[in-house]
Order: sequence, then structure tokens, then C-alpha cells
Amino acid sequence: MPTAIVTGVTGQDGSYLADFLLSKGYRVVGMVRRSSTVTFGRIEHIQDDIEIIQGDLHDQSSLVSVIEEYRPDEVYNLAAQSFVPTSWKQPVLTGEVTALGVTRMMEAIRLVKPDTRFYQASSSEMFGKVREVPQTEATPFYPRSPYGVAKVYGHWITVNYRESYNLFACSGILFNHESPRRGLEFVTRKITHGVARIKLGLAQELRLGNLESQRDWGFAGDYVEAMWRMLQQDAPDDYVVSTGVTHSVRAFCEAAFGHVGLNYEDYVIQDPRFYRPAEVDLLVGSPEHARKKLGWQPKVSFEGLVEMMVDADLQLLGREAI
Ligand code: NAP
Ligand code: G4F
Repeated sequence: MPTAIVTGVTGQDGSYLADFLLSKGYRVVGMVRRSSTVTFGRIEHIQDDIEIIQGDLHDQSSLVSVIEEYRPDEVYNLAAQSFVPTSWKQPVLTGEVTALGVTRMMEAIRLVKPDTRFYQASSSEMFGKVREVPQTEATPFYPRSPYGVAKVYGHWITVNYRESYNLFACSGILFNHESPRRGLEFVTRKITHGVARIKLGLAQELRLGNLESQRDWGFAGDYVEAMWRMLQQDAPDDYVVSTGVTHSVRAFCEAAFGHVGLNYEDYVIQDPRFYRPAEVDLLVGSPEHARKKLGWQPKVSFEGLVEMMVDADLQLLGREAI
């Protein structure tokens, strides 16, 4: 039974990846940081099937201990300060965790068990002010937020450790992926949760920022399979993971409100509080390399994703109301 360590297992992707690895027969070890209250909501259903270990990307010795204790075949580094607006409020923390945290984990692997296969959760935010459309593995980076800058560091240190120390290290450049487990502050979930609240009479309006930015949105459950496929190849490489289709935030609103028979224009208010100091206007990735080398392609469409998320929020809020 192969052993996989997942950092960020309490997050959206970590929880889907843990589900997926369990279905493949892995021993799954989830690394969690210590907090005064547990944040296990997304992994409640598999808490008895995975092992939980404390560790923090700030803390080098905790990472060395985790690798020493479990001697993993694979490490998926999904932990990060992942919310873009917070990266302007806490740029140093974002750099510590999202950038230097990658080096700390790779150092632990290099020193303790260098044959461990390593996945780094890189991001389409690295493309920022895009240099070409669609974006590929060869598109130059132009990050537009401290988060994007930190992810560029994480990407290049992954490539550098692969080339310097011959580690099996892959950088997955994932475009936005969403689900009913998405954090409430990200725009898709904010919209679907808002739609459900309005539909159920719990709210009258939804305040958003820039409605014109465009994202290549996929389903998180599809994307974690691409992570795993990267680590099953004969040689390490970097891959864009995306749908190849882009939609505006406005179009997401239209679809989500439309799904419950409402017109978004009657409820959405643009609020400058949610504008960003610098915006990423357009993201659309080319998934060709992942399709050809990994045999991967997304299964859930944009419309399917919107409906899945709205329906899940209606159910959640309906249950809470009982
Ligand atoms: P998420 O829901 O925000 O989860 C982040 C995880 O990181 C949480 O489990 C969090 O733990 C953990 N974490 C934060 N700081 C930590 C620290 N210092 N030490 C250990 N763990 C820490 O993010 P996600 O959407 O699942 O994304 C997973 C990864 O993919 C992130 O690296 C993100 O930047 C990247 N990514 C995401 C997308 C996307 O569209 N979702 C696209 C490209 C790349 P707590 O539960 O304790 O907060
Ligand atoms: O949902 P978002 O906050 O996601 P963003 O900034 O694209 O970042 C996400 O995807 C990245 C991959 O490219 C990940 F690396 C990152 O960790 C994260 O998962 O915002 C999407 C767009 C932005 O253009 C934002 O300005 O939606 C726009 N937006 C408009 N109104 C809003 C809002 N975003 C948020 N969060 N809240 C709003 O009210």
C-alpha cells in the first residue's frame, strides 16, 4: 500500500485528493497545522480512514519529522495562504507559507527521503497580466498579487530542486477549480451561497467586486486526479490543468441566478470594497499537454459546475434552517 502525505488536507483540494487516494488504496496521511479549534469539516466523512499528523509549513523541523515518521512514496504540497486579497494584507505571511514553505518541504524530502515523489500546487495566478492566450507551460509569468509572486517562487524552486538534485518533483499549474467545498470567500462559492440565501429568503442582495474578470473554471474533483497522474509518470514534468474555456464573473452570476429562476441584475450590487489593487483580467489555459501525456480531461462542464454548487448550497441552507 503506497503512502501519500497531503499538506492542506483540510482545504478544498486536500479533501478531494484524500478521497481520491483512498479510492486508489493509499495510506493517506494528512498534515494539519495546530489551531485552537479543529477545521476538519471537509474531511469529517473520512476522518477514520486517514491519519492526521501535526505540521506547519512555517516550521522546518515539523516537516522533517513528518517525512522521517511516514517515509512517504508521494507528497502533495497543497497547503498555502491561498486567498488572493489576503496576500495584499499579509504579504510577508503569504511569502513565508506559499513561497518558502515549498522550499522547507523540499528540503525535508531532499535530506530524509529523496526518492519521494513531490507535487507542488502551482497556480494560473502566476500568468497574471497574461502574455499570451491561451496560457501554456511555456507562457512567461507576470504575477499581479503577492500571492501570485509567491507561487512563481514555489514553481521555480520545484523546477530547481528537480534539476539540482534530480528529485521527482512536478509543478501542476492549475487554473481555478471550484466545488461545494470551496471556501465561502472565493467568488464562485460566494455567488452560489448568495443565490441560495436569496432564493430561501435569507438575503436580499449580493455584493461583489469586478464582474468583468474572466476565469477558466473547472471542478476540483476532476483536478485532483491530474495531480495524482503527474506523479505516476516515468519522468517528472510540469503541466497546465484547465478546461480551455473561460467565462466572466458576470456570466457565472447569470448562470447561478438563472438556475433558480432569478435575474442576477435584480440582486447583484457592485461594491468597490471588493476590487483589487491589481487584477488578473483573463485566464484561459491550454490543457493539451495534460491531455496528451496524462490522458486527463475534465468531466464536469461550466454549467454542470454552477448547478452542482447552487444545488449543494440550497440543500445546505435548507438543512440548516430545519
Ligand atoms: P484552501 O481551501 O485555502 O486550503 C489551504 C490549506 O492549506 C488548508 O488546509 C489550510 O489549513 C492549509 N494551510 C494554510 N497555511 C498552512 C500552514 N502554515 N501550514 C500547514 N497548512 C497550512 O486551498 P485550495 O483551494 O484547496 O487549494 C489548494 C492548493 O492549490 C493551494 O496551494 C492553492 O494555492 C493552490 N491552487 C488552488 C487553486 C484553486 O482554484 N482552488 C488553483 C491553483 C492553485 P487550515 O484548514 O488550517 O486553514
Ligand atoms: O474566486 P477568486 O477570489 O479567485 P482568484 O483570485 O482567481 O484565485 C483563485 O484561483 C487561483 C487560480 O488562478 C488560485 F491560485 C487561488 O488560490 C484561488 O483559488 O476571484 C476570481 C475573480 C477575481 O477576478 C476577482 O476580482 O472574481 C473577482 N471577484 C469579483 N467579485 C471577486 C468578487 N472575488 C472575490 N473573492 N470576491 C468578490 O466579491
